[in-house]
Amino acid sequence: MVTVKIEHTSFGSYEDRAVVKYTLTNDNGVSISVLNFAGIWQAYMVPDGRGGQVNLLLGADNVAAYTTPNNVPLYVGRIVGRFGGRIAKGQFDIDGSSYQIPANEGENSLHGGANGLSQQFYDVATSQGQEQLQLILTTTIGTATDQLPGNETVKITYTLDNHNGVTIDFAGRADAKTLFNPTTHAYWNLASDSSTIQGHVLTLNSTYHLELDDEKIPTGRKLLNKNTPFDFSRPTVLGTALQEMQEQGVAEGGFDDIFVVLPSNRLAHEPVATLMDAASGRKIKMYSDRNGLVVYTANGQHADGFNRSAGQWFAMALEGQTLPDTPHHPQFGDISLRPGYPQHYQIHYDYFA
Ligand code: FUC
Repeated sequence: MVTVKIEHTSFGSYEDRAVVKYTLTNDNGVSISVLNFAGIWQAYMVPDGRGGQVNLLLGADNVAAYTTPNNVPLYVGRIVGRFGGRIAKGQFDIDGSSYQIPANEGENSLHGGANGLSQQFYDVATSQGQEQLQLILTTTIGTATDQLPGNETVKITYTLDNHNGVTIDFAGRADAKTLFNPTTHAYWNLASDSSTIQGHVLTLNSTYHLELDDEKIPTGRKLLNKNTPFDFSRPTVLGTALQEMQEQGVAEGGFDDIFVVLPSNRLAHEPVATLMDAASGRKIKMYSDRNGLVVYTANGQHADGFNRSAGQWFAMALEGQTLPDTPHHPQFGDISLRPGYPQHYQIHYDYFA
């Protein structure tokens, strides 16, 4: 008998189009599931140590939970682009030309705008090798869709390997100068019960975080993490850091912050982040080849319909990306994509139990 390793099933419909869930299962019974809509990473299933399985991600079993208007602003599991984070006033320059894109959060543009990669359907191809399984999602997005300059072809490849690791590769190419700073908005909760992330232990390869203004736009200043709740240089219980944030009266009520991280050298085993659930010992090491990591602890949003009880801190996003708002802070990097110069980025997760 040939083992079926790549399956697809119906996952409801959105805007009259069929949503399909693709599931890759490796030789150890670990699986990942991804949707053709928004490239949503719906599940990362691992053995729970009691004969069952647990989803390490915030996920739902029907597309409706993701697309119900209340939940859309959480971007659960979605591919975010063409750019992640905020661009002040929707304004940017590339090589001396100025561009203006619509605002979708106050006066600023967030997460690729109102109709970015997180709102698109993707064509899906699969590939099955000896040691890895892949889902290849492609779409071409143009000005008519998201108001950004140029037509950009984006290829998102999810790979599950036989060591239970997952890689997301983001590749972009364009026919005009435009932007490319994609990420995944997967939310993690490694517990198998109804716990929040307060019992998770976080370590970051980070010395600084960015100072933000009231609209969460970087001011350009870097602040030292040391001696603040932002210090995750050693394994730190999130509940303790969150409590410190609350004691300091941080309006957000938790983390929605941008850490400057050392881009990973995977060969040298330098993850940007390590997340562990203290109760179960489940652990994720996250590698990213970019200099920014947004840590978002879902502070106060009530999102029903997912596999975790709705409420504050029910899961957390770790968004590997180039530091946001680079057009106004060239020292943060360059997220321009130019014709003839395709770009690609990777995020990799290793799982340990
Ligand atoms: C993060 C945050 C935003 C937003 C989103 C869901 O990227 O920076 O504030 O709420 O996630």
